[in-house]
Amino acid sequence: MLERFQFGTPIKTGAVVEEISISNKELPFFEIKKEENKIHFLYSLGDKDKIYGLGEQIRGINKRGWTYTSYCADEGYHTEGRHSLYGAHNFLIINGKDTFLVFFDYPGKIIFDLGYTHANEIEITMEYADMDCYIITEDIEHGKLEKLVNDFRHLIGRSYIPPLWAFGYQQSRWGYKNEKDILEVMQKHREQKIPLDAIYLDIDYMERFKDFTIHPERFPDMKKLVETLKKEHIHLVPIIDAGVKVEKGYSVYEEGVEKGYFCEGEEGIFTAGVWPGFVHFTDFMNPEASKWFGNQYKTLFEMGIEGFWNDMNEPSMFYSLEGLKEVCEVASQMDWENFDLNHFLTLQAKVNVIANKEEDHKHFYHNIEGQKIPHNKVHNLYGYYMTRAAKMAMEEYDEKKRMLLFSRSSYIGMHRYGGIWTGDNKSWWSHIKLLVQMMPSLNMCGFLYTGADIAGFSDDVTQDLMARWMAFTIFVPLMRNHSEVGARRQEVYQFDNCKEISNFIKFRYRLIPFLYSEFIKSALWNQMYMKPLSFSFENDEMACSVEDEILLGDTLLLAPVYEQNALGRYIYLPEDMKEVRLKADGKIEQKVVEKGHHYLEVPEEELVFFIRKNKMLILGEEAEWTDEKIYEKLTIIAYIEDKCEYVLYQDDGISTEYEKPEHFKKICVERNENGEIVVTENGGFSDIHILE
Ligand code: MIG
Repeated sequence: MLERFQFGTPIKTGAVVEEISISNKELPFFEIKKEENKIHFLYSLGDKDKIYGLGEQIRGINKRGWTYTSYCADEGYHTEGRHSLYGAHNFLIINGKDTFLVFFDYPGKIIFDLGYTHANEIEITMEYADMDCYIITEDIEHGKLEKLVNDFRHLIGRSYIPPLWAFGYQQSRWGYKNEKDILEVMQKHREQKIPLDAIYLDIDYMERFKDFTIHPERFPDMKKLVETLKKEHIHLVPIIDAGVKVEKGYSVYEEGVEKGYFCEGEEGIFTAGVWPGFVHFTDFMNPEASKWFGNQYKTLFEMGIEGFWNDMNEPSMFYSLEGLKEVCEVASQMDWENFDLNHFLTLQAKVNVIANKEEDHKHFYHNIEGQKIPHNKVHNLYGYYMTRAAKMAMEEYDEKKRMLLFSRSSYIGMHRYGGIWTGDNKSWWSHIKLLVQMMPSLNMCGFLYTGADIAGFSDDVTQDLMARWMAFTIFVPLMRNHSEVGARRQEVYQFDNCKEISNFIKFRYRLIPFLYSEFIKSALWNQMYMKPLSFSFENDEMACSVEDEILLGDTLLLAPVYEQNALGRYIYLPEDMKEVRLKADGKIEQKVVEKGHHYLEVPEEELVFFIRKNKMLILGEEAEWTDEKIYEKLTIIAYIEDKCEYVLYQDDGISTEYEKPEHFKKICVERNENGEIVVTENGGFSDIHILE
């Protein structure tokens, strides 16, 4: 059952797509406490209750025991002690004494104290009592968790589907500064036969960091560069930042000012500092301004560009003009004659807190249907609306063609318009595990096209870490290697173990028919691409507490190695499964492993994963880019007791008619009376083989 409860006068966010009538019953499960403007929702937990949800957040899959803040933040340290990251995904699934899903459609700051202050209490606090709250419950015995997600996803609408090429391997780095750098990345990959589908442009392609401009010396002919890359089947994907540079004569700035499209501050247009220096922020809450910003992307579409990543859209700011003035004021009043440590510390403290200051958010405004709303009340919508603006422009430009789009900041609802990447992680072992734990939570709220910066954005990666990152992320939809200027170069060809890592990437391409099918079906049928073991093995207490293994659809179990110097890892299998091992020489070994606890040896150059009973994995052919060739010959690896079937999804990878029946190709495999495994239905693929 799905019910909607309303408090106060909520701001329309566009998170949900179904219009549900407002219930006049009392909100179930929670006790409500109001004080001044604030509202608190209290819930008492059973001892063993688990809590899922919150999408992009730190810590485990079970979120119990910590306090989390929904307030989109440019947070470069994704460590256990933090409270927020770049997105705000305000939903929880409580599983235990009661089992239900709750979604707070509220774009301001929320604090989720999930059994932190008091072990058995949830307290959710909002600063203003204006919101829609949705509660979903299920009247079924088994599969409750999956059904809750399914109903929730139905409510919030179908997830964004990128083109097929976006499932290829992608190379990025903040530091590629000119055409030569880009061409070198292309050549090195092609020469060394490391598959590649995209190269990214970070902020250095712009002229003085001005959105929608191109640096004339560094990239003298962008259109030609795009074409050159396309001939090699590589897509160029530029970054767009949220802030528009303040600069006389820069048309986007001039026009935005003239038309009143930027957010107002207390006196005049609000000014902050980001990469370009002083910037203004487009008021995406104003539909006209939003459309206008979206239209700017066309400059780049016309150069043949078909993908973008939207950055700094929390929005992130290094300082506000007011904050900067204050610092200068304090500095100018320093008593230089008697300058001591206290003076220094005062100054330092001032400087340290001017970035992304919540106080600043209360002093700039959005125009919502003629009403002046302070930014802090709608903060969590900014990245969402920026990305929606871009997506609408893409559709207007060519409604029949899919483009690639993902954002750093997000809110539920944005999953319909684009994906997200998980921001500035580090070249740390712990961040592989963080990704494993974040993927299912993101999938629960519709963010399917997502992934982390492979091998870590900041800090220096080592070659063993590189290999382990790759071994997991070949299964992740957005598979992008990205790093920061100053960190060790981490293109695959920089490492002594290039061949071994390339083997993983090559295997990724063989996995694409399966991964793409899993992805599209998850999007169309509102399912999770990756899910916790507890969602499928709800009665297995052990499985329900495993947080470093995950399921890919109903077919695979993944158990990545995420520890330095490990020869392998401990695993728990909730049922008998087939272990599949890709050896360094390309051979694939298979064996059945019994349900239970095991130590799994995984040498650094090998890849190991599991297939569930009566399930099959379909592999395509190796390719250097997402070429049709992948589908020419299919190989089935199956764990068959009696029989199984799989629906392989195949389309042209670019058009938007997802639901044509001919895209869904049924493949059936059976064990015949002689004990041999045979294909009984081939989905129209004549070259299809079973690997035993
Ligand atoms: O303040 O554009 O998360 O991926 O490389 C840093 C430079 C701004 C943050 C993004 C990162 C990107 C970087 N950006």
